[in-house]
Amino acid sequence: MTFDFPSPEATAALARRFPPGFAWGVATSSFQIEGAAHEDGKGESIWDRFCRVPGAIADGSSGDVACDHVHRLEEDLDLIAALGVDTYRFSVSWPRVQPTGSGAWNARGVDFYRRLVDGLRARGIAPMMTLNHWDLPQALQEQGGWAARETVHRFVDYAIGLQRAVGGHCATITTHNEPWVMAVLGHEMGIFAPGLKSRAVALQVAHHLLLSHGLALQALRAESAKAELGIVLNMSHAVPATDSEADRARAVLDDGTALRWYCDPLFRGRYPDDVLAHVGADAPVVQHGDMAAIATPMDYLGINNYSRHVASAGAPWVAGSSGLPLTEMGWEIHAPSLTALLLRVHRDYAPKKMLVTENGGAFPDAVGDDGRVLDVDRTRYLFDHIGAVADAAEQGAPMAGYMVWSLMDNFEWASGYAKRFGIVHVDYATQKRTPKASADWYRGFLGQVRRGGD
Ligand code: IFM
Repeated sequence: MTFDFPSPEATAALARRFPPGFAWGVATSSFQIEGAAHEDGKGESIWDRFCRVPGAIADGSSGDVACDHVHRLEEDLDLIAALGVDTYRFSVSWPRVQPTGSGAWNARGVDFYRRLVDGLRARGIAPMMTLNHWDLPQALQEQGGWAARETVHRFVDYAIGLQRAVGGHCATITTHNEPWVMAVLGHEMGIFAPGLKSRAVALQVAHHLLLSHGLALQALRAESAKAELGIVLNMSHAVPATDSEADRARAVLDDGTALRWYCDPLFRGRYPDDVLAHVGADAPVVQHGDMAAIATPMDYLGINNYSRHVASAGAPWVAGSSGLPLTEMGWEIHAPSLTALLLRVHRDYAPKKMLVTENGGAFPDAVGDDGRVLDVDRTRYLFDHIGAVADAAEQGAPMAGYMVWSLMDNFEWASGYAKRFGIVHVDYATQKRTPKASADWYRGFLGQVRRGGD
């Protein structure tokens, strides 16, 4: 498959479709970029531990050094500022600020995030802070982790502590990033930390994540948090592989387990009946008052989207069999699915505001002899998906922001460092950062948005 760079005219036309005030950004997460895993009093996280399980990470790597972001904070802040973004979405490593997940806080860890937040604000960039992007303190895992109800209360205390330390300087706070991934990949499939394999545990974990989200929102509001508060869900538009009744039923079920299982409680205060019937005795223990807490109103919903989901009742559907191009993750590239997803979430759940908090692609980037990375495939992906967001906004979805995943190449979880999602290339041997052509395009595009598409 060959792609062309978007023309200047097409880029300007796309820029004209976005109103002033729309938040443009780039996103990262703590474990994927920070490194300094055993420094300055940081505690162990479940991902530090999981990386040591033989075979868990494709290239045998870990987050020990990652992008060495902790030691290169000023350089990375300048890199972010040079892109011309409004917002930077990052996450806090819970064990860096509270090493065992309860009790004492680590002043040096807190200081790092203070410098990060202050450095963003000094550069005119709004900080968007995520409290949990998967790196739970290992000490809490040893007491049951997210499967234990007590962790809900530890998370609420942690949220309050962070609000007091840095929250007042953040424009936006997100409780959790992608609860489905933590629950299912981490506790049912066992391919992410902490590596457990039980559907019943996964559903209890999902319930505790949702409950801790709602209770944290209430606690943050009680602390008079000024930031906008919400959650980020990974979502894909589900379509049946064929028009058969079985495939159509499967698409409804897959959508139920992945999307409605999270959105129904958050927006309607109940789990979907068809999925409850499907999971039977694996359904989570729900205490009186939990569902009302989960449905605490949010200021925005963050949506992470990369591809569509094709549901098949028979043999697993083979990505690419439809002829669509794939990213290096083996994910289909199909931008219209993003429009369909955003319109559906708007129609069924009516969030006050919707942000695409992650979107992007891993591609086999080659560094040329001139040191440049001409990632035309990623640039085209971003152009097409930003267009899909504009399509949804023009059809009524309350779109308020878009964030590229990711600022820079980083640790792609069980795939290690081989999969590169960044618009900035990282040479892991030297830690040299080189903006790719997609970064140049994004910067130019954002400049045009600001000038009204001139
Ligand atoms: O790298 C991840 C990120 O941590 C969460 N959302 C999906 C990305 C790409 O797999």
